[in-house]
Amino acid sequence: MNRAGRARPPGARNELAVIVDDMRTARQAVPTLEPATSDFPSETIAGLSSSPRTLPCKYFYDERGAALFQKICELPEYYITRTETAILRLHAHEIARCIGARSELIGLGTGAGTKTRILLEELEAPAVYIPIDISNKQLRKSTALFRRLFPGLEILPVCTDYLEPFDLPAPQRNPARKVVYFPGSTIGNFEPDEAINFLRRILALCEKKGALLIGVDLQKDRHVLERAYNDSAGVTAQFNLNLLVRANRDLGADFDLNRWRHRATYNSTAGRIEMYLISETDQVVRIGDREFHFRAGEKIVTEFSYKHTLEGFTALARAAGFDFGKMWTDSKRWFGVFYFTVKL
Ligand code: AVI
Repeated sequence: MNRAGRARPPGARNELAVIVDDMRTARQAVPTLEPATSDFPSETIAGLSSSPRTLPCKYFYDERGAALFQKICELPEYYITRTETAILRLHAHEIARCIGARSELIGLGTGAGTKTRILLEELEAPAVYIPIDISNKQLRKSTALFRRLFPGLEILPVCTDYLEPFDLPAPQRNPARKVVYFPGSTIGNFEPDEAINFLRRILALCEKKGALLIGVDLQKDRHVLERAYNDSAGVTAQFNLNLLVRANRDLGADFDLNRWRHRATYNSTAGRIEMYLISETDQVVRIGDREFHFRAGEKIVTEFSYKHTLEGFTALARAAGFDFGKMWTDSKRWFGVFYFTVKL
């Protein structure tokens, strides 16, 4: 029996028990806190009217966008997912020791749960696991899997947009401390002041004695970064252009995909990858009764992905009310898994 109460490996269970279990879990509703209605139309019009022109990166993740992102995570050039997972595999035991026994683990945007699973396998008698995700489908799937893997563990999934305020469900057992787990370096997609505000909200969630475990992409050679965001198979390009596909479908826009190209460059002064869609020609795009004129070479900013330093990210977290505990990293220092505690 491992620490999180996993009785035996899934392969050891009888097939029928697994099927019955799956059917039972599939029927269990995942509470939905109604993610805020989409502002895609107004944010698109406002973004394309501003200077520089922008489209918000949160709209990448429709069904096709989420599938493309999954593919990005497996690309040879996109080191982020692989490196973070390897760090966790290597250090999960020590991380679990820092977190301690009987914790409430709150997972923000944990997706399929590959990294959370590594952590839960090492945690000592966790009181409850609360995965929070905007995708109901993803949440149901990962909850079914985790209920099978950790039958002794209370799991309380919450389907909501974690960028908006939400309440946590009450567990049956009182935890010793609340620990928010925010993997994937998604914090890099926030502007630094937004990151501080978001970390303040996390601080309020985990209360006194709480802690934060967060994956953060670190600054490195620009060639490594630019390769990761301009992959040779063109998956990131499809992911970026999918914003235009979505605008055509959901807003009736008439973006001609053959007249736009993807580009990502590293801005070393700001410490961020900047992703653009660049107009190949002079052109007019219509959305409803609005017309947008683009010159050849004109850019739409679609995403910033900040790369931090140990000191820089610690300063951000400190400004939000956290004390630095530890950072685990890989041999090239490309990625950091940071552990912070709430300042007393
Ligand atoms: C989700 N986020 C951490 C990714 C990143 O690396 O900033 C999104 C992404 N954009 C292009 N490739 C991946």
